[in-house]
Amino acid sequence: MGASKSKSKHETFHHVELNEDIVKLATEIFKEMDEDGSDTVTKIEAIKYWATNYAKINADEFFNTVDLNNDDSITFEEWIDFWREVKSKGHSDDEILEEVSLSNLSCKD
Ligand SMILES: [Ca+2]
Repeated sequence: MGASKSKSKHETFHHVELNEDIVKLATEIFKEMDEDGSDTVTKIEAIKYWATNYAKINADEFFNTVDLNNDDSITFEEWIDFWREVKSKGHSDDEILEEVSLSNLSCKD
């Protein structure tokens, strides 16, 4: 310790408990994004999905936020960690769920 100069911005939020409805919904969204079922969402898959379903967000910027280790793919762990982080910033379960549901529903057509 001490020698490493590259201080990762990656912080884990495993201590944050997510409501099981959120986990369920986040899991569904992850599966939808993961088109080839590889258990990781590539940048191409993610941006394609978000550009279609989340018109309001900057897909590229959002991807970089969720891709904590910057390897151009999102694992389920990173995805869930992202939601934990959102919660740790003071959003309630209901707020998050509403946000995720709305985004999810808006693509059903
Ligand atoms: Ca990653």
